[in-house]
Amino acid sequence: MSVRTESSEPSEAIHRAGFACFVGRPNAGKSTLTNALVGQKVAITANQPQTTRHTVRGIVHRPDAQLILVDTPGLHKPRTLLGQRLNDVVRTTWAEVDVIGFCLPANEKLGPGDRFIAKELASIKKTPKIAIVTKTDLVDSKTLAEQLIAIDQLGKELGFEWAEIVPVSAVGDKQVDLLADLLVPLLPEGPALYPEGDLTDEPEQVMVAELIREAALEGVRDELPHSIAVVVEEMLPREDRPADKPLLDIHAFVYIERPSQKGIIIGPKGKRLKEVGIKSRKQIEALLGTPVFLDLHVKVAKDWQRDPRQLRKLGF
Ligand SMILES: Nc1nc2c(ncn2[C@@H]2O[C@H](COP(=O)(O)OP(=O)(O)OP(=O)(O)O)[C@@H](O)[C@H]2O)c(=O)[nH]1
Ligand SMILES: [Mg+2]
Repeated sequence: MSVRTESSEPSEAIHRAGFACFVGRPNAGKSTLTNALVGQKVAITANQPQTTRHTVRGIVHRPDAQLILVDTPGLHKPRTLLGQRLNDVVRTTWAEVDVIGFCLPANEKLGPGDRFIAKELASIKKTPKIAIVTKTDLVDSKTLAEQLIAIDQLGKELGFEWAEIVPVSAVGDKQVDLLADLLVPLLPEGPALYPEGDLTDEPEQVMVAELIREAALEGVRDELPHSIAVVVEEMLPREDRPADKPLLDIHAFVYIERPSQKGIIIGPKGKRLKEVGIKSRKQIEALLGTPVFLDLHVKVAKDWQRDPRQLRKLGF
């Protein structure tokens, strides 16, 4: 005779599914945290503000829940039409999620930017708000403790309680699982919303463009990161290839805003653009699981961040 011991009957266990969005100032670590929770890169990251330009959904599958993370662009004082659009996207997202995770870096004192966001969050009464202290690997315990107190205080000043205040390090893999454990109980009961195994609902073409942009962002400074946009024009399997040796042709444009930026992106003798191509191609091949031929061209889209027509063309 065999005896089966099961701690819980699956049919009776509660399953939850819902949305949590990460908000915070640019560069607070929202996308890095999203990737760490999902366990795979679904959103690009960079050591520059305003890396994320649209909401990216990352899906965490657990036996007890499906947690859908909505990574949003950093909220900031807009200086361009693009900036305004990004802020609008963030605010629309707040209204739609079950819980809000406000990301505040441990290594930066609370500033007017954080207060501005917190004030706005205070007006969304019905949604629970978790404060997430990011990048804890960069500070000592005293600094962290002070930050936790300051955040608690901030909530009190604005007349609300944080559902939780959680310190995490996405890079150091500290308390990332705990954060998921704290988010899940705040989701409504319900069946999974996405098929098992889906880690994001980003279209492949968009993910490919983002990987190219991430590679192009590396090492550029000042205004240039904001000026870069990438559009994948075409992704087609190369014809006449044997079945065991496929090749995917990808044609993409790297847009900049001014002719003077062209030289920086392309580099001397095209060296920089070539590096961007090699770096992103490796990532794209890993993502799609197929060899890729990547054809990159640089184009000027004059002042696209301020031009409604150009913004539409670039997908904003
Ligand atoms: N040391 C450390 N660095 C981190 C951590 N999380 C993020 N970073 C770094 O912080 C920078 C910004 O990270 P992102 O995840 O792109 O920040 P974001 O909030 O998504 O930024 P936007 O999309 O511009 O709003 C990157 O250089 C990350 O590597 C962390 O836990 N520890
Ligand atoms: Mg981001």
